[in-house]
Amino acid sequence: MSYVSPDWIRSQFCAALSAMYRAEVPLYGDLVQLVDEVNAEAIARADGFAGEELKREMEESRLKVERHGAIRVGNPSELHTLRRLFALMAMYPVNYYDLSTSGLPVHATAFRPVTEESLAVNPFRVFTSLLRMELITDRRVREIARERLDGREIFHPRTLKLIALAETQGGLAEPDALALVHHALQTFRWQSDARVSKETYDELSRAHSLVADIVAFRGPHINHLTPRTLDIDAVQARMPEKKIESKHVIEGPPERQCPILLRQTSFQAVQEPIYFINPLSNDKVLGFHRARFGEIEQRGVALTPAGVELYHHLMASAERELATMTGPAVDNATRQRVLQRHFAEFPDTWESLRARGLAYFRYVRSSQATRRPSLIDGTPQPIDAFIEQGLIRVEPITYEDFLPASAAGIFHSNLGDLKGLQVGKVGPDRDGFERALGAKVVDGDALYHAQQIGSMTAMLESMRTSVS
Ligand code: OOG
Ligand code: NI
Repeated sequence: MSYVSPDWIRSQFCAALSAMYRAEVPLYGDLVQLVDEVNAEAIARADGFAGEELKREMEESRLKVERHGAIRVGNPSELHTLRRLFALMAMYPVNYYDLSTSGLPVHATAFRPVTEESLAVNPFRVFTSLLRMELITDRRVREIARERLDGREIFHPRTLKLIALAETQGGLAEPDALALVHHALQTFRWQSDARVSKETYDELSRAHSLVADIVAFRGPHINHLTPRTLDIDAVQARMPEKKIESKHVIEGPPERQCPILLRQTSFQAVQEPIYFINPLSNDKVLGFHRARFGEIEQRGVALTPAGVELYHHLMASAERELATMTGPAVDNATRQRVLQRHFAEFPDTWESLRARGLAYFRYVRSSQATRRPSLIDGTPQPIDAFIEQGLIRVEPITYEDFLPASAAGIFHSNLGDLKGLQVGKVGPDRDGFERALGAKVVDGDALYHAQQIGSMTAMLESMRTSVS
């Protein structure tokens, strides 16, 4: 019996999730339509090689697949099973994100493909947060949360059986893989029947709307999906035209010639009906909950530790200036202007980013290479000369991870007013997270570094064997 590839299962799962979410949150479909329009215009504007490349991606419809989604779970065992489930789709936990410093009682990772080949097939990732019970300061709320989450089962029995089967036999045949996608999807869907009474929900919400979102429901409904846009500023500007209420500001770095890291924005979570348990009778009590939204992202080059440090430094100085501005909340145009000014210090050509060791690149032998770097005392002659002569081509390596401060901005914009929020002792608990996960998180930086080194080695090797 032959097994289907984990990349194939991921693609099936991503497509099923996307169809389900469009049906559940119609406004998300409107956002996708706007993104498609803006992307088509950007492609029409792009000329030459870049335009052709984008057209090809569009035709292969890779441009159209969602880039990520997010869920929030309450129990360590839920995170543990998610790790096993996502592993069957070749999605592994990369990076540890501490959100407590932003007043959120959760920590997180992103399950994502880790190889270039796998990312090229389908880059879908799931940003997954776990509630940190110990950060809920209100004792009564903490007790309710514990008691409510205790024994919650978010997985269909068939999902659990199929995960175990895949682990013992080392893969899944197509019918089993499709059954897994079908049943796993149920964990991510919206279930409007709450597990608590209206009173309990209100109490949880008063402590923290994020706690209510995690504790009051039967499952960790997917709270957003995120397609890729080629022009995030245009989508942000045009959301109002389409009657989509946008997030106030775009998160991340400003627009640049050479995009870095990740820029994101979203629309405000929609209000959805939920039915609470009436403890005195069998009827249900109607209420409302806001959690689910649509997001867009635009990715740039992955930065080295030095590049990340410069990014944080410039971001912090821009934030300090923004914090001094009085009046109503700073609007997006002002924010982008201030960021642009501070980021003028961040080199903005591929060559300067490379030469200064701020970003990661893939080194590819160009077709014109008819000689190879000579060795002087055993070390290759500086690679720079070869790049200058066009014998080696360098391509930016895309950033595939998340930014904790941006993620916090996304959380906050969709959880309503969180002022006065109480979160206990802040600080990371990576060990606790990894214990729940049942594995270590992969270091994202190490992946980019290995990719860069690997490309260099392969390039030198190909020159060694074919040119003198
Ligand atoms: C996750 C927010 C983080 C992102 O794109 O940074 C995220 C959530 O709201 O659960 O998805
Ligand atoms: Ni997101």
